[in-house]
Amino acid sequence: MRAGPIISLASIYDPEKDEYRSVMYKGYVSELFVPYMDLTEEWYYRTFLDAGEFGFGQCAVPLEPLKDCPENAVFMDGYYTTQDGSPEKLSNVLCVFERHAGDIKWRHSESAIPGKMIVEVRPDVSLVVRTVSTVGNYDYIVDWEFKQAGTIKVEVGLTGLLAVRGSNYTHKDQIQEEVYGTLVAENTLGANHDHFLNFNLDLDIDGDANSFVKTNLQTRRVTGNRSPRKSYWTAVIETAKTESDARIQLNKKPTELLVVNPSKKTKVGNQVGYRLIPGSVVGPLLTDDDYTQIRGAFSKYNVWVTPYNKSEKWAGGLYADQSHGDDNLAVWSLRNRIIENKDIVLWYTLGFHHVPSQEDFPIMPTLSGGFELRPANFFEHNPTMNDVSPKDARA
Ligand SMILES: [Cu+2]
Repeated sequence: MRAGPIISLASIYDPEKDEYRSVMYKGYVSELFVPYMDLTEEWYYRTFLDAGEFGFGQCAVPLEPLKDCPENAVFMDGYYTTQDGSPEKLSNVLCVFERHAGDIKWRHSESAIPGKMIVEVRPDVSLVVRTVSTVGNYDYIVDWEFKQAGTIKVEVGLTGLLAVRGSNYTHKDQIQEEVYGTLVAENTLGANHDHFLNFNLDLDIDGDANSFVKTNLQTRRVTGNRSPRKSYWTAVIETAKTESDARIQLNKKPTELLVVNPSKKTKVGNQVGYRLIPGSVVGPLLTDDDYTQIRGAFSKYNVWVTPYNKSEKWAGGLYADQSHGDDNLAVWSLRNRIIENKDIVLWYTLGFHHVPSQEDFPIMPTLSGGFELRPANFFEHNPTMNDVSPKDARA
């Protein structure tokens, strides 16, 4: 009832090894923090933890065939445990479908061979698992998309109703005070706010003993007579030893982030891994001592890595309701435990700073963001090389 969909035991078939290889033991939305910035009496406390306080899974809604999901979708029921321990059924809250979006998986037109043009194209087909949770005014669409080349792509779409406050104002020019938002219609103020979604990603890259690696891209000046060039960049690899090495605010410096299995290597000697490709990167704007920020402290960093601990499931803490922020991801991480060559959990926070605009009213068109987990030296080569193209299949 708290997490909503949980993806378990995600693995990918390796055609070369003729076996399924593990990628993710478990992945789910661990918390959703939505602090509003309106300081008026009826609003200042609106700083919701939508998973811990409301139940992101409990708020899942039945999906509408042909509208929420395409015509080839298969619908599934969900079950959660109620407060007295009995199971509660939610009908048609999951849909699973193949996405033929018209995109290209890979292609090349080779024109370098005299008198010959070689063209190869493969269309992209993926498998999508979709849910929608309507938490109060907002509807959150969560897609887990599994691509043939091994990428797991997560996309979150925000739609539904803005939380609005009644007002005497009918025109922006009348406003002389701070109103903490945008006049989105006459007598209607849409408050500024954030959405921070934290994903708990227990990756098991080809086994459960993994390490977190930062590949820092650093500019180098060319010295001596090595090259006519003045500069270049190089990749400096750093393996995180403890939790403090893995608290990362993105967009500060160019870094590629990987989870690798240090005991598994490809034939040419690279550690097998998966790369986190961030999207919807936002950082905290509130001060560390604000009560709201203490409770939603996981939003301070985009990336955290912890050693697996069965009691550490929820970034906002086990008891989020009325919490004081003394048992959450930010507190656990202060123990600075060893994370190298261990069963580790990657926590990724994506988000949106939301200054409402008039188009968000009365119903907001979907705003999307997400991230990807992409194989990095996990396979010996492109794992989809031997796929048969639709043209060949017909022949
Ligand atoms: Cu919003």
